[in-house]
Amino acid sequence: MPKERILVIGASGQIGVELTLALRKIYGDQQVVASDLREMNPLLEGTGPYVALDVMNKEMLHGQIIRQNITQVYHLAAILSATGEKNPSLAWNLNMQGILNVLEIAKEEKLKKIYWPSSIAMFGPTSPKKNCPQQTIIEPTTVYGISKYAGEFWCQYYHQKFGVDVRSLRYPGLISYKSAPGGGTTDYAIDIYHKALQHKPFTCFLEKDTFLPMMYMPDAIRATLELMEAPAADIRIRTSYNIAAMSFSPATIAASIQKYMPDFTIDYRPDFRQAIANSWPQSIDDSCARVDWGWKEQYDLDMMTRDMLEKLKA
Ligand code: NAD
Ligand code: AKB
Repeated sequence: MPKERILVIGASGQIGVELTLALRKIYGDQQVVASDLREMNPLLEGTGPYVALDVMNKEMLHGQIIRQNITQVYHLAAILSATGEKNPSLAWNLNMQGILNVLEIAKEEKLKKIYWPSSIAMFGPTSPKKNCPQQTIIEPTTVYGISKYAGEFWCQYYHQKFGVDVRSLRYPGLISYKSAPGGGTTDYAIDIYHKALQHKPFTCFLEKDTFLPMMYMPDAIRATLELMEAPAADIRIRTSYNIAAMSFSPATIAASIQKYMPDFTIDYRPDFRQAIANSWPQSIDDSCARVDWGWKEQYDLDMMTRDMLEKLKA
């Protein structure tokens, strides 16, 4: 079997670092080329090749894909929900042109597989709040959500029209300890652990009862790899799969931390991110992913809290 050569775009970001390291374990360090607009994340130093790359520059991207003999692309570069509302045109340009550049080159160069993440942010206030199904009313109200919704249909279009094997997951809010989050509405669920370990009170930018779908990063990385390893015939959804692990609010994550750190305290000062959170579902029905390619989460809230506190302390 010919060796895979994988390009990760946005490799210095919250997901990119962990996904690059996981892909290097599977395919070999030299076979996975990390790339980003910003400098290499220190956690990637010495672990494999890195190129500086702007996904908006199609010629540069195309040149790298040919020069590096790339067979698969994981395209992660995007502007997330909270940052997107501060600069809607920048978010729209990057989130749309980035995926279009990748899909067009995938078609031209007949790349084997493409991965591109969507988000639960593509749902809107008229989508069902609880157990939001795979197919339902979708009327997003953030520029980030609109860009994910449009991106999903571009992926399906390139698959149906040109046979591009592009696969996607609608990630919930992702919690991780290795690298900092990139400007989302769910970022509070990472900051809260840092504050707890610094023995400081935490002021949350969402109201105490704001439930959102969430997932621990090891589950998200495993979901991504399992989706990409699944036989093409099993991938029935070519927009993007709902996946879920847990749903919690600021009050319930605080209670989970208090089981291990009883002195931890939280108060609430909601800002513009409350309206974004209010527009999203509280929980997700991911039965299609479970049936089609066997998705199952491993971490619940308390397991994640224990692991986050242990790993951050270490
Ligand atoms: P992040 O902001 O941490 O990382 C994105 C990376 O892309 C950054 O390192 C940034 O420098 C890079 N980048 C920005 N513009 C670029 C450009 N023009 N060319 C090349 N690189 C560029 O984001 P993340 O949390 O790692 O998210 C990755 C993907 O997963 C995004 O598509 C995001 O929408 C999606 N997602 C993330 C979450 C989450 O909770 N983290 C949830 C749902 C979906
Ligand atoms: C965000 O909050 O913007 C992201 C996401 C759910 O897509 N974490």
